[in-house]
Amino acid sequence: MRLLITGGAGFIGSHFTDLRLRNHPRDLVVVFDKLTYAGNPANLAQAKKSANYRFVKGDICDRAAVIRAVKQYRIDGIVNFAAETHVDRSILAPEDFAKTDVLGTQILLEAVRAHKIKKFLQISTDEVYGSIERGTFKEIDPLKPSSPYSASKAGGDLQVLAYRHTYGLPVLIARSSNNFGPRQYPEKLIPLFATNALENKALPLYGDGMNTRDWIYVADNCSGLDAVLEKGLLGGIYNIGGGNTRTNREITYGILKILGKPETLIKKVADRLGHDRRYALSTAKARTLGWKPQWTFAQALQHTVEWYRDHTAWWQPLKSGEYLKYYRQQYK
Ligand code: NAD
Ligand code: TDX
Repeated sequence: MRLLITGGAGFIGSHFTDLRLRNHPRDLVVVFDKLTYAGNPANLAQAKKSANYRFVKGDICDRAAVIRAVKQYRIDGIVNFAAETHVDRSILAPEDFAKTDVLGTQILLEAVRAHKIKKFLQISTDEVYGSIERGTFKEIDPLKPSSPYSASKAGGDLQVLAYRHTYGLPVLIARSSNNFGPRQYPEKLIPLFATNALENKALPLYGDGMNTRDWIYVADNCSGLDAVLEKGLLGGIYNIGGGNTRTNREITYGILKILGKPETLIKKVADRLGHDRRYALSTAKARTLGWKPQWTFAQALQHTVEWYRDHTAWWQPLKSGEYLKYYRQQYK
């Protein structure tokens, strides 16, 4: 495939780029990324070593730039990771979320339509289903998003499904649960708490700390996404989850234990507005593609926290400047 990976300079997109270059050595991989605060060229250091890798700085909302890249590299597959992704930012400033996550997706679908692209994989999230007290969500469950972020991601999914229904486009949707691993921007729970603990700063735990997420190690998510791209039935939706439901308190204590830091660093703060209580996915459908997660949660958390301990040069610059402005607004 001659693949365009949008949002490939971010956390998951950069791991997926590495996986594709490693496992599909004859393919061309073009990363197309706006390089927002979350996009980081350092995430593509490994990819840059490959002769089959190209980078284009561009915005998925810029129709002409998308078409240019598609034509220049004779793209025949697109995987769309590009999105505004942080729920707290969507609560403070929702507009960019609607633009990139809905309009940007629609612009990519127009490119698929106009240029006879053979496969389009939309990277979505378990958050589009909303919160679930018990049990797991299946792909046929209705969408009930509750934050401006998840509503925008649901809007993107609906565009994809409408383009399938109306124009018969060769689309796929993958809905992943909470990812963690190296190179995740240190505003998300695990990298924020690991890096704060390393700096002996407070860990701001929202509400009662009992909100639950289904955690998946990023390498397991990427192998699932690759299985969907290669073997998924066109028009299909696939949940990709780790099956590791943990409360935020459990995650917090786990990080402190790995780093040998005291529980006194935990600071209970006001709850996130509209905070979803629990996410959990059924992954039976994705497993029919021959995929299953390989990492245990304990191994993956240990590996991840140690990565942040050993890569201060990667995250320290990110926790200054624009980040501090956001952080002050968040906890003012
Ligand atoms: P991230 O915030 O680390 O990276 C997003 C990337 O998209 C950045 O490189 C950024 O520069 C780029 N980008 C943003 N707006 C763009 C635009 N208009 N045009 C081009 N590029 C743009 O995100 P992530 O955590 O790696 O998430 C990637 C995708 O996976 C997103 O679609 C997200 O909704 C989805 N997802 C993430 C998780 C998770 O736990 N992180 C879970 C499920 C689904
Ligand atoms: O400082 C914090 N304190 C805290 O208690 C932060 C940043 C988070 N939390 C809580 C909120 C959530 O219950 O931790 C949980 C996880 O929070 P995030 O890391 O912000 O993730 P979440 O809101 O669950 O969304 C993530 O998973 C699904 C990604 O950011 C999304 O992009 C993805 O779609």
